[in-house]
Amino acid sequence: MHDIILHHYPASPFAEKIRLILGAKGLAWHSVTIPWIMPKPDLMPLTGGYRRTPVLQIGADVYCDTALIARVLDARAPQAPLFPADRVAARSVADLADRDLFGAAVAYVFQPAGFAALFQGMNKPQIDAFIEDRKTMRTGGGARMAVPEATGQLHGWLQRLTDHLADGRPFLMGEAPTIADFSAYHPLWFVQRAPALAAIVTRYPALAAWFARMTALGHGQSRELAADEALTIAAAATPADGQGLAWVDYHGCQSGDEVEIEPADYGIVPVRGRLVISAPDQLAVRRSDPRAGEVTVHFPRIGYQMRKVAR
Ligand SMILES: N[C@@H](CCC(=O)N[C@@H](CS)C(=O)NCC(=O)O)C(=O)O
Repeated sequence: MHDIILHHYPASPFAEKIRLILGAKGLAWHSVTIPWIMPKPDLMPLTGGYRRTPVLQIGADVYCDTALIARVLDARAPQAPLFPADRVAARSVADLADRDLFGAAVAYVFQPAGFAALFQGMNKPQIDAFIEDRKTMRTGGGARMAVPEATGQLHGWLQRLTDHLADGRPFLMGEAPTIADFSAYHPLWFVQRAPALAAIVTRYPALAAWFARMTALGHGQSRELAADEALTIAAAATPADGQGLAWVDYHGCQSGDEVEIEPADYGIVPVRGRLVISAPDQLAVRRSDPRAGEVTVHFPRIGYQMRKVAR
């Protein structure tokens, strides 16, 4: 079985969601640090254009989006399930938190007190480059909400999450953390990194205690890996072909058809390749790169769009 390789950077909230899942499951993993803005020259050979953070690599298989990465890790280490059969709502709560709570948290941090923490140690050209990068990334997506809206929505979320814990349960869905906890955690983690803004969370004591319980799960055991080595590992491995997965078709596509897949919300960069997986909740293309070799790039179906490339 190939090792787990996470391509990420320390300040990424979605990466923190995955680091914490790795911790909760006690997994060992390799850490490849990627740039937090484009260009990402050692990541593109693996993803074929997908630029968001994090990305999971297992051999020559590349998994985009934490919604899918969480499922892959859960299949690999099924104990302490992220998606317990008797807590089916966890997944939908998680999707909502990843989108709406995260959106409110980021917009809330994008105010002077938050910028001070976010941009600590950076010079003006670096800050300008970051702002320009994120503007480009949002092209074609919705505008970021204003701080008053973000503040009100964040309070709304903090109250809702507190309501989950009202009966004294330690985690949002019960006695053990599920995907809902990890998706609700990372936006609050992002807010807490700005000390001047962190008080918004501590005003909800039950939630602050939950946050501390989540933080204690840690990040598992990680070892740094050079980006080049990750590419060498991909080139030496054989990618998955989706055997055993159901094939469902809504696009008039057959196995091997040339397609493009891209996020539907932001960071909308198409990844082109031959369709090898078209399962109910997962898509994947096979592509070839001079440095990474033959790789399969996987996406969740929800949140992504696909089109057939006319020949
Ligand atoms: N739906 C995606 C969202 C990922 C995302 O928005 N990641 C942020 C960092 S937390 C990002 O990609 N920022 C731009 C970048 O890293 O280049 C997921 O769940 O993985």
